[in-house]
Amino acid sequence: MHPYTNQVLENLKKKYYWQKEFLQSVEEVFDSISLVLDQNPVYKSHKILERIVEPERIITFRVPWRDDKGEIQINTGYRVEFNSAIGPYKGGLRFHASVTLSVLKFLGFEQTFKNALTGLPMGGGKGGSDFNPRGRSDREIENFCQSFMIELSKHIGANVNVPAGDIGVGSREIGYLFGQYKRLKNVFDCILTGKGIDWGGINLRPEATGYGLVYFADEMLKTRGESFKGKKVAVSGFGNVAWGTVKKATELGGKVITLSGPDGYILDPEGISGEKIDFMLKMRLSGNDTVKDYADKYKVPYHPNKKPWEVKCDIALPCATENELNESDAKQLVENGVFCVAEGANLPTSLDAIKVFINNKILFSPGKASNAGGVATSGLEISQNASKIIFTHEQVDTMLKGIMVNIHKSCASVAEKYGHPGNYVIGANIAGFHKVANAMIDQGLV
Ligand code: NDP
Ligand code: 2IT
Repeated sequence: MHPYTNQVLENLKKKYYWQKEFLQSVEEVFDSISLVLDQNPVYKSHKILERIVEPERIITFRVPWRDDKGEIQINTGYRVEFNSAIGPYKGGLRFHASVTLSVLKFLGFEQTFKNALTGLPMGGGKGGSDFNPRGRSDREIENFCQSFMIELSKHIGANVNVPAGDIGVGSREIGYLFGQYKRLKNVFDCILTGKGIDWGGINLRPEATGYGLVYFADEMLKTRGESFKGKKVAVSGFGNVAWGTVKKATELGGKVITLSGPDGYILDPEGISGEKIDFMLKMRLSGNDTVKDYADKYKVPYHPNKKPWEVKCDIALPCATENELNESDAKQLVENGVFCVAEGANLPTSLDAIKVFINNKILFSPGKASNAGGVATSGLEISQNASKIIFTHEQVDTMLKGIMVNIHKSCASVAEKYGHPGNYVIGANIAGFHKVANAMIDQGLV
């Protein structure tokens, strides 16, 4: 590592020693950008690294709500406004028991560079709560969302801060949040993306992250004369991103053979296609945190407490959550002949595991590049709402594909320029960093 990145990272580790996930995401970016610091001394003289790792603002608040038994429950709500150098804060809301400030700072930091890569004018932000939606009734979810929005509404706005979904926040939650905002403020503004198709939402947003991931992976495969056709694909997770990924990978001729939950994974040797893909939506909405229902319904093997990375596959697409693929999983995948790994989730691959893939010349893409299709389509939703023109399904698909092809192109060309052809981690980090850092310098000491 460069002495400047080293010094900033060491100080950060001292200051925020308990923020494990956040420090991991900074280290991942700093590893790559060490390569550009000597040619650009202006970054050091402007103290860009010290500034870029510190969120512009963090809002935390109390979320009191009543459960179905009439009992009062209290959760913590957050919105991390990480960086507004290239546009209003943009990024999802996560409702999950594992949410901490460290997790949201890592997600906001990642989002800043991801959004820059899309080429759209969006800054980086993330938010959410340690509220656990599992096992909660529809009314409890509504109560929670309404209380959460009473405070969040003071901080968001169409040109200020525009949240969307993430783990535990899908179209139902966005509906309750949007309705409450409208009631509080009496405006119908684009203050959230991922809205319902009949009330300002954009075609294809539910599919966008997964479709974008597969479009990106397809571009990677093309660099080696390959495609999805006839390939065995291992997918993890069973939520929104996994669903879109399975749909598009299957459409392009791949055979998706796994899905997973926190409880284990299922192996479907025939491939997950047709009505089985629709069943994923039912499982996600059922509120259960298991994929066993799939195994029971389609009579396929269920492997409790195991991860899908032990199966033999050509392409692996982690779509569940952070650090779900570690060094030994990576070694096993490589041993089993995997040749492409593209991240659908945010930071699903540990730093050690990334090294295994890079050292073995596996095509590997970081989430900030390959899962950017979701937020890019959110950006298109903002444009759609501002222009009051509705984009068709085909128009959105064409724009999404164009954006993913462009991200791939810029990652590949930057990696090549800095002497690491084919290294998408270096390409994505440097391309995203340059854009944000240069915009910060243009805007003076803020
Ligand atoms: P969802 O809530 O729709 O799905 C996530 C699913 O993964 C949940 O069902 C969750 O179950 C399950 N899960 C949690 N931990 C594990 C685990 N260790 N192994 C397997 N499954 C697990 O969320 P999304 O699909 O929206 O998000 C998935 C990932 O993609 C996250 O990293 C998110 O940040 C990222 N992402 C999402 C985008 C979007 O537009 N939605 C855009 C870009 C990235 P449970 O809740 O029971 O833990
Ligand atoms: O991680 C992500 O990029 C998202 N959860 C989507 C964010 C958004 O604003 O659409």
